[in-house]
Amino acid sequence: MTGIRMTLDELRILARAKLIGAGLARDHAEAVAETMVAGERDGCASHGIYRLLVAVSSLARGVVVPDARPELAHPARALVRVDGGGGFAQLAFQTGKPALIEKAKANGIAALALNNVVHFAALWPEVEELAEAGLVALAFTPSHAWVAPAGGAEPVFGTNPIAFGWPRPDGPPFVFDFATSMVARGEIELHRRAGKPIPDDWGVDAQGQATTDPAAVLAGAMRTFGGHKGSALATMVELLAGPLIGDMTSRESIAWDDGRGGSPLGGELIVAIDPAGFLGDLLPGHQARAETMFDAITGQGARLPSARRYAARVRSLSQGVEIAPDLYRDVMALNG
Ligand code: NDP
Ligand code: PYC
Repeated sequence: MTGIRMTLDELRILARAKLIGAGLARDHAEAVAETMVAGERDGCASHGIYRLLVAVSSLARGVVVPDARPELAHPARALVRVDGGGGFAQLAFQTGKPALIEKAKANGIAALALNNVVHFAALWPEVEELAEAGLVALAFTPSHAWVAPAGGAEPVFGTNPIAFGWPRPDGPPFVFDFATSMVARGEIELHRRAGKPIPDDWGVDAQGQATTDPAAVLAGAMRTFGGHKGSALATMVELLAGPLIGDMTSRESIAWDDGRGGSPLGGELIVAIDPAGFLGDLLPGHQARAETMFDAITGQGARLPSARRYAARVRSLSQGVEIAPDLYRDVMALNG
């Protein structure tokens, strides 16, 4: 079935209108819509325009403060903190970003803690923006306890993404961004919507049994990728972007949600490093040596993470995007 073709501007206007119609303040709606349009543009279905349904649902369930005013603070020379006041994370990030860039460039390294934010977005837009400003960037956020530790079947972790960006001299940055679960939960939700089975290693049902039924995994527990390795990385994300920055773990976030089914509330940690002010710059040629390594990857036919995204972006910028009919129908029905 062919989808509904839209330009990115049409999609942006639609997303903003639906968010504002759901009661979200205009500046939040603009920041939130931008990440959804970017996701759709780059072929990231689980964090594209599908997220309009998720964001509007979180607004309707009262888990997000629709007109929160992010508050910027400077706890130390190389630290920035933004208290998101219970609003969506996107505006909080945009509020802290200029100070993070300035402090990373002044000190060689800096960190931004977002606290008290509702998070449903992909992390790559953030590390990509920082890499485009010339910085190496890392980002981490917990979510809701949906993922079991390796060796167990009870959810403890969120889907806990890790994102990394590295600026490159002659093109877009090297970026990766993935959940520490086998896949993002959004991917399982999309399979459920489409009535498609999932691979049997993505999660277990409520009885701890492997299953290909997406609804059963959503009601049971997801698995970490890479067994004990993903489990340890998921733990690290909980610690770095939870207790270390005074914010919630995924278990605490889902307890706070209290069955309302909203997006996770908690923290995000973003670390930015200025290569020009860091140790690598003391040894000339760090950038050329990185490029040589990238060539060794692509030279044997392997692709870099984000290569697919950047190719999708080029296509979408000229041809627009195609929205699946059932998703378009559900989006149009929002605030109807
Ligand atoms: P994937 O498993 O699809 O992995 C995504 C990353 O791996 C991308 O950087 C992708 O690049 C790269 N990649 C995929 N295949 C290859 C390949 N063959 N060779 C090289 N690189 C490859 O994503 P996930 O399902 O784990 O996560 C999807 C999104 O969900 C992320 O953006 C994440 O931030 C988001 N998320 C957000 C959460 C939150 O709490 N806010 C929680 C969990 C996930 P490319 O894009 O070019 O394919
Ligand atoms: O897809 O796992 C996910 C997710 C959680 C929060 C935002 N996205």
